Amino acid sequence: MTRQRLILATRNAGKITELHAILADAGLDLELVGADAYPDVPDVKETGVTFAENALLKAHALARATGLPAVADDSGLCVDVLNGAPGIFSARWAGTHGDDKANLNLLLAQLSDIDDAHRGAHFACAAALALPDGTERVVEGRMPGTLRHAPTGTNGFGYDPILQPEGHDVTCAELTPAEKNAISHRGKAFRALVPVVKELVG
Ligand code: ITT
Repeated sequence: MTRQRLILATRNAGKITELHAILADAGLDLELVGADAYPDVPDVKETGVTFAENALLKAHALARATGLPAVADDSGLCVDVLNGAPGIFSARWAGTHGDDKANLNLLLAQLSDIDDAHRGAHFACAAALALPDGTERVVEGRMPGTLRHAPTGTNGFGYDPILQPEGHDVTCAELTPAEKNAISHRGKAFRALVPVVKELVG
């Protein structure tokens, strides 16, 4: 019997690796496929103003275009002293979508005068499931921490080298993928989505 396909609506390789691990750990007997398997499906414009809205936009677009159930996440870094920015603009904070290094360096420069007592931040993630018939669900997860003054570590992606998760003395980029998934915003959101996927997809 062929396994039910579930599309992961992302082209971010770092995320695909994380999502595969999280969903496989949950024991889902599904074939997980990245959006790259469907190159003709155009990227959706992230016009939402919340993580949940953008995650749903991405999941619906792929589910509609492929006729298959699709999951998507939208995520970002929310900095207390910046009133939650970069937030939904995290991937393009320095101007170019996905330029992780420029984004991180701009943020560090903006916070250069802010001392440790005021460097609180959290990663946030909304994870959405959409079915071709329009059924939708969305759940959220967070990872609180503080921002370092300089990057440390080489694992992960994005702002990982500067976010030190609460209760840890290393950055996310110094955690192994399994250690990060266990406490991460994306790990929490996707683990919360697993029972929903089991119920609606199988
Ligand atoms: P897709 O839309 O294709 O999924 P993307 O990179 O554009 O990929 P988002 O719109 O969700 O993804 O933007 C998330 C950005 O937030 C990402 O580029 C990073 O800069 C940051 N980010 C999110 N989760 C992160 C994590 O676990 N570690 C480090 N940075 C993260």
